[in-house]
Amino acid sequence: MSLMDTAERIKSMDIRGAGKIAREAAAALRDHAASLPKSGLSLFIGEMKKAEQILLATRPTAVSLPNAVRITLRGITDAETEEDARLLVQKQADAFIQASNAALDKIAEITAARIRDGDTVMTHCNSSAALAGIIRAKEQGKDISVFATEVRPWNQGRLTIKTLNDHAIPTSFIVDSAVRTFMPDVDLVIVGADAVTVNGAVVNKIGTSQIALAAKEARKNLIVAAETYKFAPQTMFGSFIEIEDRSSSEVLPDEILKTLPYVKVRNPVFDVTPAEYIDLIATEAGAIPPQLAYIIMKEHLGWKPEEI
Ligand code: RUB
Repeated sequence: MSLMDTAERIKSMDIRGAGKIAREAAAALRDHAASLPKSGLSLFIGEMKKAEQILLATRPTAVSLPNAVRITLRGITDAETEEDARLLVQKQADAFIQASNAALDKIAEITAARIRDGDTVMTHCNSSAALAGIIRAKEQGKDISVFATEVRPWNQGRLTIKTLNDHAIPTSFIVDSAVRTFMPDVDLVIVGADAVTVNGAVVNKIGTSQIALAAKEARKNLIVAAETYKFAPQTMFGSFIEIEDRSSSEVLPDEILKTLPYVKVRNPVFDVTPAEYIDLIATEAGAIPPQLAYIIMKEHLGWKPEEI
């Protein structure tokens, strides 16, 4: 698949979910580097920088995307030859993809440890990190069940219930607005993340913050399952995370909307859950309270200001 194909598939949400977007972006850069004709170091770097911009322009919220791109292209401007730069991109892309898959395994172990035999878990959207922990708990022989939300307007919940069903996990599928109704029946909420900010807030699929509110009211814990490359280093320097707004037609068909001149559709696809609603974040570096996000960014990831 060409870099343009991958970019288009990320934009149209054919490739979606922060982790998958990151791995596919790294693979696209690796394959793009391999496909470029030999033309000298500076032209190679120029082409890779263009590829970087094409990928970054696809979706604005999932920080996994710029982090994956930065990690994959780290140091290419210091390479001595075009061949060294090409090999570096390939090596770093493969290492990123491998580390990303290994991270999911560690996160699954930590998250599953928090799920007790007999628990009912609520999850939202379709997060591979959150699902990894739920599936691991089932594999450990725990008798668990799940409430999975529908996730308007894209219906990512249908992907989630398919996966849960494939693992024979008893699941109740509910509309997004039924979350508070069922919260008393839930023991634990587990969601993924598109971004974690320096103050420990979590950006995830729209509706996550309402679920967090209902969970807090009912005194149920909320765990976020997130690889450390979902932590947003730019927030250490004061930047905000841009919340993606998508087309009105995803919510209401254009032919209906055009008959309603006083109506406009708002379609932000992510929201922000503040740190005080989150019990812990399960990462491959261990379980951390959200308030320690800075430590992950500074000490574990070691981002330098000039890289961001
Ligand atoms: C997906 C979403 C997921 C996170 C984490 O949104 O909000 O919860 O990306 O997913 P969209 P994962 O469908 O708009 O991409 O744990 O798989 O990285």
